[in-house]
Amino acid sequence: MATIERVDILVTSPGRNFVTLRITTSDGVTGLGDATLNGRELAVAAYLRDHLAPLLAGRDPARIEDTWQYLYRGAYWRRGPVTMTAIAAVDVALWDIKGKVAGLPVYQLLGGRSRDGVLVYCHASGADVPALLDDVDAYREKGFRAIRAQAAVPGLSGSYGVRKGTIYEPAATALPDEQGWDTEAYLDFAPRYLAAVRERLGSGIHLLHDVHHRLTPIEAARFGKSVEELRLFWMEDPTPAENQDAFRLIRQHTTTPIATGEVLNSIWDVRQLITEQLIDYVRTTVVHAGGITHLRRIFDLAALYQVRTGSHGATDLSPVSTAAAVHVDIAVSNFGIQEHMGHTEETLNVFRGGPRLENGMLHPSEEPGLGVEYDDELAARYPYEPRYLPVARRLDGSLHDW
Ligand code: GCO
Ligand code: MG
Repeated sequence: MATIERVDILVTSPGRNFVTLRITTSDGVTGLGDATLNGRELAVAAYLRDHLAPLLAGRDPARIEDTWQYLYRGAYWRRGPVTMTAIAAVDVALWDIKGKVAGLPVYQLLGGRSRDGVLVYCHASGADVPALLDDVDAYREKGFRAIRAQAAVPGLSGSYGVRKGTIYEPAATALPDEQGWDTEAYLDFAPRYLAAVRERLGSGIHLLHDVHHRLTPIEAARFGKSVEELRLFWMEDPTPAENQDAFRLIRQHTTTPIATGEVLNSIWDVRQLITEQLIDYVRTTVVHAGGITHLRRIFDLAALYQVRTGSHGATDLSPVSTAAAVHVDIAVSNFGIQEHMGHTEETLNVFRGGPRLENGMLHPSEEPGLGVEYDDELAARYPYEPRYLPVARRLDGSLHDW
């Protein structure tokens, strides 16, 4: 029997910070897992290095489920983003190894293809409405079939989701950037620019929007109602999801579909949302919700309640996560859509391989395992840089949800 011989925790910053776990077996097979928790990266790196690496040495890499249970139950302290991201990294690395040992891409181990490709949505944004519409046109010309639209709310500093360079990167400063927030201004402006985008797009292209946890349930209900005729694919994170009950109120008022879950880490965090059919899309990910093993469990529960998948896929999820997500997405029956923000050239040179983008769809690599390689030498040229996500303050200076 092969055993886990070596565990490396790799921290690099090719354009942004990433933490990667690499497991090497006594047979010399390696597996990669993403362990990036944006703005709190080193906590997961320490958890892996100080607490999980010593437990993994000598274990059978083939026992993925058993290792998952060992690390989850063995922690005693349940759930939470740091623990679940660390467990996810181990889990994904072991799936990568299993695929390589079997000589099969990971999606084949998950039951094989349920579809030809993975529909993705891209991010269009603009400092004002004309700039947003130009961006929407550019993405449509690139072949995207689903587009998320975000515009800067007039008068506010630093609106969520508005890109400055080629890729939106909110964790851009060494200390949290302080941004402004005004609910009334947003509620007045967002439905108007979304209407302009829908008019530009016509039908046949999906339109999405991220509220980014900013509204109360009744405000979210009003927003959802006000955009119903625009036929959004979804409104994302209309209200913070810690309080699953809150979605009941939103649901009673609007038929605009709801997506949530990118900041949630376990099946328990989404159980009520799913079983009471309070959402339409669950956005939990392979990296922050316990790996392929646990995400599959969440998605299977969701399937029973006609909730579809819509995994988070921002730049802070490394190409290892993108690859793992696409292997899951292509296999599960209740796939909905996959977020695709892409990565910088610098990032893609460190993490080589992975899925292929064609006509608005991602296609998994046919290489055994996940199909991603990590370039140690290049990665070493990009040392970790402290980077924090912004915070949001209301007009009176008090803190709001960013
Ligand atoms: C999204 C997300 C991101 C997050 C980011 C935080 O829908 O893509 O909301 O933009 O803000 O991943 O690290
Ligand atoms: Mg989001």
